[in-house]
Amino acid sequence: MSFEIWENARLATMQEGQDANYGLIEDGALVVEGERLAWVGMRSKMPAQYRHGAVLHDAHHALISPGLIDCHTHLVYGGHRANEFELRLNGASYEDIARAGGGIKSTVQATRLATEAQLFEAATKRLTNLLKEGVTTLEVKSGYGLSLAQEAKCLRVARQLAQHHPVQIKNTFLGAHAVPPEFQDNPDAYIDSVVAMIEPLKAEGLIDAVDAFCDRIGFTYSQTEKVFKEAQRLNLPVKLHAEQLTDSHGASLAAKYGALSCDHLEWLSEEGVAAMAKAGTVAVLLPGAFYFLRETKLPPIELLRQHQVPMAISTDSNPGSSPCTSILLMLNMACTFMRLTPQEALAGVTRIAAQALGLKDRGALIADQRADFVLWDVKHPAELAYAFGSNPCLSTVWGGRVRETSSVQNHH
Ligand code: DI6
Ligand code: FE
Repeated sequence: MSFEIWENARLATMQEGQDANYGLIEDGALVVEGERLAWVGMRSKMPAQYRHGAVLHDAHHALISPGLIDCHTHLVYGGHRANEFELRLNGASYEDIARAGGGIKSTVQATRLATEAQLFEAATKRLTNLLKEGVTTLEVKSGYGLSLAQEAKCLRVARQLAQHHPVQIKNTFLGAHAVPPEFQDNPDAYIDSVVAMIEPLKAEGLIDAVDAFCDRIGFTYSQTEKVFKEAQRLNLPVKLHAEQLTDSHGASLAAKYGALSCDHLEWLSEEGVAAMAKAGTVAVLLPGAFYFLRETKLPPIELLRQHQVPMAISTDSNPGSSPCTSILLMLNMACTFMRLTPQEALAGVTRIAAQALGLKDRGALIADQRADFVLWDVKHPAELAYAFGSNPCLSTVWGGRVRETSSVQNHH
């Protein structure tokens, strides 16, 4: 088999242990074989065998990073909530709106009324924005259907997105996102129905993990645990929307079930941090939601560092708390609002984001990993977090092949 060589580049490998300085390699080379990286290092050290008959790609001094990974999105939904944005600017709070039947519930109504084709089209526009910024893997959660048929519909749309676009998608079942109107007065009965949805959705090949929203406008600790128990029985990994609006001890609960990640975490306690550290659970920080809801309480970044809990960064792309499709903007906000270093932020959308999805074959430029990488028109990786509102992505290689810009076209 012949190799493809990418050279004349500076590499931000983000290799573990070496990423204090982004795992930088000056004048590096990447050797691609099929969908994988066969070799990564300084060009001068590349073994001669790879050159024989290889296809050469000149990166023209671009910076190359691993493909970006957006590990927490709610990309599939109907409608939008610009009206609620206006209400909030006229004095209502996110929680007031949710309690008055707006919020997640209004998106549930719009999503239920949408066809698969309509959801696909709307989600494609959002996905396209992510792809333009070098995203090669993402997670998509359900959670706006809230019945077996409607959740299945949304999860099928997520699978179709991956079939029709050059990207990989992990599907997460978030049936326990909100109580739908038909269960308004009986959240426990709704949780029983959520538990009953997991097995058939898994049997249809629609879910890779299970999530819940454990908070005062979501579900209680014990309701969440019922969902986790069923996921565990079916060998599905869990994750949790935890401590976003209150400390509901969700992080400790999730850690008890070996969660891949706990996400949001503004109200996370030190006890929760310690439990996550012990379980190897990733903290997913969502600066878009922090910003858009104008939160003032920051996740306990220093404690997470002290306990060596890995931190990922994601868009949380959703219509209510983070109508955002820019992973690069999240890099910037993770630094400005949450005081992550640009290096921590970049690890958070590459190697650590892969960990949050339970993926071991991507997230760093290392031999044997997937050949997913991005060429950037910058000299230094810190520029990716620094210059907000611009997109220096030159091109993206996904599974060893240059991603055609025609499949990442502009939509109007
Ligand atoms: N927390 C969030 O920030 C999103 N879901 C969740 O559990 C918001 C979802 C929405 O408002 O539509
Ligand atoms: Fe979310």
